[in-house]
Amino acid sequence: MSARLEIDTGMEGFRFWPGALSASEQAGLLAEVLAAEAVAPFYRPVTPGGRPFSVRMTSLGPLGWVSDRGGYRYQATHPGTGEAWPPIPRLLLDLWRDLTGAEPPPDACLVNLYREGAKMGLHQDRDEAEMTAPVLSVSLGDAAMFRIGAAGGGPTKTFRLASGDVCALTGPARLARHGIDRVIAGSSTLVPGGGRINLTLRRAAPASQQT
Ligand code: MD3
Ligand code: FE
Repeated sequence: MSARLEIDTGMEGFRFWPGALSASEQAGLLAEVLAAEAVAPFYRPVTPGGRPFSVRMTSLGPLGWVSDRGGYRYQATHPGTGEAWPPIPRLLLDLWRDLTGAEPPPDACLVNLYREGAKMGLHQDRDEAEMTAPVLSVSLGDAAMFRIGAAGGGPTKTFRLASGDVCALTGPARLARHGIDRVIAGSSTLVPGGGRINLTLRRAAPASQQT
């Protein structure tokens, strides 16, 4: 793994390592994600209210995040195929260990695909049983403008997330409001067909329930 220099975000619990993954690591990781697509195709979930997300999603690992008319939850199978999700790539498990040191290891990796025009509104991630566990995010492909603010509201800050950037959300930032305002189309040639892929590693099941 290439040098990983952490920058100061000025926000407690929001850790950021720009360019943490080398070009070859990014290409290798992308190849694994695209291979997994054969088993767990990207699909467009709908909100509990029935609105389709502009982001396409799939998951890797024992549990995957899904949203439908029934609500948000983690489940062991792809909602379209009924098959188990493919495994979390080794590189991501190593990255989680090296950067967060958190135990137990992640049991869920949500894969978000942003084609041109896709975005994600401000929200909080609160569907995980273990809210003390960090979330680790890896960006691939086109850069995006990421917005983050305190859980209780107030001002937000924006950060540009580019291919190979990694961030972690821990402690007070774990419940931060955050979203993707826009993807900068054409800023990377990594993803075939264009766009951005974000991988988020999480601990979804209780720590007592080892996977
Ligand atoms: C801040 N994904 O999947 S990753 C999501 O780029 C999500 O696809 C965005 O928000 C994306 O829920 C942002 C960075 C991120 C991930 C999890 C967080 C930021 C977070 C959890 C808490 C606070
Ligand atoms: Fe989120």
